[in-house]
Amino acid sequence: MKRALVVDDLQENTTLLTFELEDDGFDVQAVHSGRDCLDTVQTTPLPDIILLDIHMPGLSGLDVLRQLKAEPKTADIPVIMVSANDSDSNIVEAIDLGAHDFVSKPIEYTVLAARVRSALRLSTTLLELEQANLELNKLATVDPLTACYNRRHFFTLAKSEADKAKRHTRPLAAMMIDIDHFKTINDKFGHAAGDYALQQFRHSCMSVCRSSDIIGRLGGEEFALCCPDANAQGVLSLAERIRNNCENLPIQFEQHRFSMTLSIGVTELAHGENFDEALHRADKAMYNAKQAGRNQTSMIHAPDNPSPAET
Ligand code: GH3
Ligand code: MG
Ligand code: MG
Repeated sequence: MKRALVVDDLQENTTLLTFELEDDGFDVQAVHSGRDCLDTVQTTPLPDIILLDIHMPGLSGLDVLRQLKAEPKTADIPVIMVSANDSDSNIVEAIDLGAHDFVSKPIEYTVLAARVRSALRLSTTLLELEQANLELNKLATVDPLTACYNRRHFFTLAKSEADKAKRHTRPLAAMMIDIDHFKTINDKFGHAAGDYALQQFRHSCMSVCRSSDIIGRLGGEEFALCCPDANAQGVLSLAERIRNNCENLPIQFEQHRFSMTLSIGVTELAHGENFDEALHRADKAMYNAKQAGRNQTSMIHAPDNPSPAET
């Protein structure tokens, strides 16, 4: 049932409107001052529409409208202003402030009802549009299988983190992760088991990461991490936690039980370089880990940060 809030300082006006709106199936609440209107929207479930008298003692309808529109919680509730007459100069200001429409007194109820229907149609459409936008945004940025960021969005976020790190001279690290012999998992247990394993990998990886770490699926069974505020030592120990956690995670899919190992490459962002360049180095390090026998982490330090203890 749609909720309507009727605001008018004269009781006889709200009584009449309440009667008509209830007849049309609305759940109606009536208040008799601007202050009561603002209190009501804070303390009761939000109305779907507000009918707001312009001329009231104390807070006027325009004052109330201004406050409703300034508050994010109430800004989207459609408001129909009720004015003294058609030439009321406040109407223009009200529409400019964001009122959906107006009606003049004496109220012709059929006209008001049509305007209410139009306002509700518009707010339903706007809501649907907002949801569709959210959905579209998710589709454009998130990998549907694992819920990691997709390749494109991962690079967008990582680049922006790298810019921030440069501005504030903070460290930032890059990590490449590749699941070992993943093809064998598909071959032995089926593609669905492989899909499930990719999802489980993401959960196990997230469980040891910071909330500020950004994880992307670059393709297939290859993932990348951007770790703001992590130096070489920090990212190395994170990689080892990710690797151990994954190795010790039993994956149960239908009658199959198996686990996976990871080859990981890490590096830190060098002075003045782009994130892509750092990730490219992390990829080389990952390849070294594969060459050295898999199930291990390898690091290549940034060229401006050489360390005798390269692993
Ligand atoms: P290595 O240790 O050298 O990385 O061997 P690997 O088998 O992991 O690597 P390879 O590149 O030979 O095989 C990757 C496999 O990942 C092949 C491909 O079918 C599989 N794969 C890629 N994307 C998906 C997916 O979305 N779901 C499933 N189930 N498998 C996938
Ligand atoms: Mg009045
Ligand atoms: Mg692999």
